[in-house]
Amino acid sequence: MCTTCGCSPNNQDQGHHHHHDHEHGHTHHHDGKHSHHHGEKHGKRTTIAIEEDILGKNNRLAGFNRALFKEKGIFVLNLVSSPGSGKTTLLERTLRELSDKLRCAVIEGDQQTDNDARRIAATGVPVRQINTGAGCHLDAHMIMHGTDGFDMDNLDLLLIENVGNLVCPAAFDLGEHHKVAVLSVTEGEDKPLKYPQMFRNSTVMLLNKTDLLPHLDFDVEKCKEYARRVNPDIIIFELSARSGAGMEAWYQWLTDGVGKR
Ligand SMILES: Nc1nc2c(ncn2[C@@H]2O[C@H](COP(=O)(O)OP(=O)(O)OP(=O)(O)O)[C@@H](O)[C@H]2O)c(=O)[nH]1
Ligand SMILES: [Mg+2]
Repeated sequence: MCTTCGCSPNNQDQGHHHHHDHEHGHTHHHDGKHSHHHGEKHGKRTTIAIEEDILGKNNRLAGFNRALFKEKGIFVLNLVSSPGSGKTTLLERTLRELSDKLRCAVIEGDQQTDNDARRIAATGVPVRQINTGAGCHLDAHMIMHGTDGFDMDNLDLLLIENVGNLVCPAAFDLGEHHKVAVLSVTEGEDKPLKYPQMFRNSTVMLLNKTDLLPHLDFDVEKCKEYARRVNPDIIIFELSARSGAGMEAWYQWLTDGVGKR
């Protein structure tokens, strides 16, 4: 069970509905009809009250983070995706190619292990690993502490890799400037329609692993159309973190963002 947002795998195993219906990611309604962990008649109301409280507290702390990032002039991105879309691979290549021009730091979020932090450390960029344990996303409080060890006065770009999960991280503002959704072509072009909150709350979609397209029947144009259906303003870059194809446009967007801080 996710201790923060209350996701309970057991509930789902028992066939209970579990609707996430976020409006701009700030409310978090659950279908409480079969709510076991809140039990009684007023379970739904109790669940919503607790969630509003959690998100309210998170938004307050995200505000502190945002103010700090603004004061220090740091451009902050929150990379969100399902597990394995290539977030860490993208970061590794981006850091290898940009860290001589920009002063970067990374926060890595995973339930367990420091595998990703070790991969990032190998690029020479300062990195902090946060393990969320049972939690399925990073929250603003974790980021507040995650920045502790960095030299915030000498930083241009902070990249946050969220826990691999296409649902929960959409609801949690970390104080970042933008969420960047990574979608790999092996996941199917319908993901923006099935997980709309993630794509609605993201400024950019990185369509990754395009080197694999010749082996798949993934329809790139359809995927882009679906993403724009849920978020007409979404900026889309097609790229391959493996081959490096298409990375230049992403770097340009990143560098422009840093320039505007
Ligand atoms: N072919 C191909 N493979 C890729 C690409 N990017 C990442 N991969 C592979 O995809 C797998 C997952 O990549 P990661 O970078 O670990 O993905 P992640 O999103 O960080 O995964 P989690 O942190 O577990 O959510 C690895 O085997 C990568 O080598 C790409 O552009 N093309
Ligand atoms: Mg990773």
